[in-house]
Amino acid sequence: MNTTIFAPATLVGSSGITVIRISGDETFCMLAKIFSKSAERFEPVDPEKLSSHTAYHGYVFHDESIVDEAVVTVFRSPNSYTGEDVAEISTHGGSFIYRKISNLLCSSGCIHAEPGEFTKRAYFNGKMDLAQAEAVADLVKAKTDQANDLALRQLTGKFSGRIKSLREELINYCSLLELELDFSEEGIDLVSKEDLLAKIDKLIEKFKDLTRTYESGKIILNGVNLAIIGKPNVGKSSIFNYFLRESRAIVSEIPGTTRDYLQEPLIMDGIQYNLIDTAGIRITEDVIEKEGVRRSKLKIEESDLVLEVIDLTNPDPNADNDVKEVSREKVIKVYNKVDIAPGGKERSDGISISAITGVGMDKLHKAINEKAKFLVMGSESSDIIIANERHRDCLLKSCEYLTNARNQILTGGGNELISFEIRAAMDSISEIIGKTANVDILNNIFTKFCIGK
Ligand SMILES: Nc1nc2c(ncn2[C@@H]2O[C@H](COP(=O)(O)OP(=O)(O)OP(=O)(O)O)[C@@H](O)[C@H]2O)c(=O)[nH]1
Ligand SMILES: [Mg+2]
Repeated sequence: MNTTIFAPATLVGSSGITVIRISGDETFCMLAKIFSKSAERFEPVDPEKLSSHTAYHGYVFHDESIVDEAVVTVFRSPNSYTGEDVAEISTHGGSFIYRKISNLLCSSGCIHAEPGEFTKRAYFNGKMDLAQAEAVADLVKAKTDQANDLALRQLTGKFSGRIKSLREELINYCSLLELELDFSEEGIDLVSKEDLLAKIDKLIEKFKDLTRTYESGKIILNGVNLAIIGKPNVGKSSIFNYFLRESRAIVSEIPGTTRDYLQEPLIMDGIQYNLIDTAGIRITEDVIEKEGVRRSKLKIEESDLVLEVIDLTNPDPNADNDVKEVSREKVIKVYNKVDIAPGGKERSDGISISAITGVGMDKLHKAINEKAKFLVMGSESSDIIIANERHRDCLLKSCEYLTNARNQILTGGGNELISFEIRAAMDSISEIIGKTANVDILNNIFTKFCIGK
């Protein structure tokens, strides 16, 4: 934390500008070694005279020659993203300029930032709590309006606010229970156990309501896993390509063409999908194909929705066996090759399509969308949505401790035992906002960030 770090805040390459962000105690001294307002000769800026929230036009110098024209924006501690002194150097885009400035900064003692290090510093300097820091990463990777909204709600502290008020409620109960212990000899009752029981029950319900939003939240943030499955040669890869509007998967008339699954992102009607093409399921002695079939089955299990594809020209009567473990609401039955089916027969128990002519694809698209909307519906009834497994686990752990506290009350346990369980419940939800998070948890969170954030 004592070092001064830097990283590109924009993608380095052919672009309009590149922004290089520097943060740490030595930021403005480092800047003084390379930045001059004059183009005539290198006249270092005075670090003391740089005003916060001000942009300075000038030139980055290496020795006596100009590397690039630049604009430097200054943020003085604590009014910056990280809470430290921060400078953002905007140069022309291009990897050559970036490399030159990067070398200059390194030789003046600045070090490359780790992934997420700026946000980690912001967290340690109290600029945001841990749930807000996680929301920064979610916001960067959001691909739809819904995902963006969800991350923003968390970033602006709405979720943390709810957690903090639940935490305060628990602190309050502990304080009363512990205070009552001090007056135990006088026999003063500060907390009615009946009241406490009712309040704990209510809290458990609140926590459970929050955890119930996780399935929808996860899908909003990461996308609907939509697997295309079926016997070999039914047209799975053709459907995959149709949706992607490109020839991504190899298609051939030879059964067993797709060996390993393929996964591609797809956005339809504002919903994000992870579209998965799988190997045709059949009994085979081929070792590679066998592995492909095993992976297909795994993908079926992991999917939120499954397109069960059947060849309408030669429907396999046992096709349903491949999805018998999957709940029916998750499965859309698709009859493919309607264009060459004898008499072009449609089937009432599924959607008939042709991946070649596009017939029926609109209907399929609509059916997928309806099911996907249903999957994210859980989020509509709640203003707070959990999309993070860690948050859900902390809430579940907290529920367990509250249930223990409840049992203590019911079996006449002493105040110290009840309070112990409530404190443990409080610690668990405090972990969500980072009040009790350990180093491993923090490392795990911040290493998933991109460089420069
Ligand atoms: N006429 C017609 N042919 C189709 C249609 N869909 C796929 N095909 C043809 O069916 C053959 C198999 O298509 P694929 O998309 O490779 O089938 P797959 O299910 O991915 O096959 P595997 O990867 O081997 O499991 C190819 O020759 C396709 O051109 C369709 O709707 N109509
Ligand atoms: Mg295929």
